[in-house]
Parts: sequence; C-alpha cells; structure tokens
Amino acid sequence: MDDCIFCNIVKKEADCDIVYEDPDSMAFTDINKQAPVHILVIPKKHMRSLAEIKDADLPIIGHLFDVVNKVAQQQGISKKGYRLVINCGIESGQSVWHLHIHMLGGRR
Ligand code: DGP
Repeated sequence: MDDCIFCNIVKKEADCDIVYEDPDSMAFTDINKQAPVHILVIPKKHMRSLAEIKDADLPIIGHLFDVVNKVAQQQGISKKGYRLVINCGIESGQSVWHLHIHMLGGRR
C-alpha cells in the first residue's frame, strides 16, 4: 500500500535499521525505542491488524514467531528474556496499520 509507512520500509523507500529480512518478513529497529532492544517484526504482505487476518495468512503469522526467535538470538536477548506486544485496534493505541510485533528486551 502506497500510504503505509511499513510497506514503504518493505520496498526500501523509507530509511530504517533492518536487522533481519527474508522473502516474507522483515525486522527493524523501532524509531521510538522504549527499551535497549526494541524491534518490530512485520509480514511483508500488508495486513492492517491481527483482527483482520485471513485463514490464508495463518502460515505467515506462525512464521513471524519463528523470526522473533531468530532475532532474539541475533540480538542476544533470547536467554535473559524479552516481551512481545501486538497492539490491535484503536483502543490498544495501534498507530501504524500494518501488523507488527514489538520485541522489547535488554532490561528487566
Ligand atoms: P503501534 O503503536 O503498535 O502501532 O506501534 C507503531 C510503532 O512503529 C511505534 O513504536 C513507532 C514505530 N514507527 C512508526 N513509524 C516508523 C518508521 O518510519 N520507522 C520505524 N523504524 N519505526 C516506526
């Protein structure tokens, strides 16, 4: 989608610190870090939110959690632990309407 900032990141039309990429997903540092490690894991395919995924999207959702595991190891937070957040919908405060998993780690 042209007016989606995360789609623009996927197309490499917006600047960001990409830490992982494969044909279906991408992970990059959040522009507004809330923890020493704050990474967003996204599907490359545009999906507005968790509430709007289709049955056909379920394999990519599982894949995203595999990516979380890989990125956690790469970032050295796998053993100590980290928090995952998915904001879903207006009342959650979701501000970017492209599904993303926040990975927060590096401190207790
Ligand atoms: P949420 O509130 O769950 O929709 O979180 C959206 C996150 O996306 C927020 O923590 C800031 C981050 N973000 C927004 N725009 C950009 C951007 O252009 N680049 C990067 N790296 N992160 C962004």
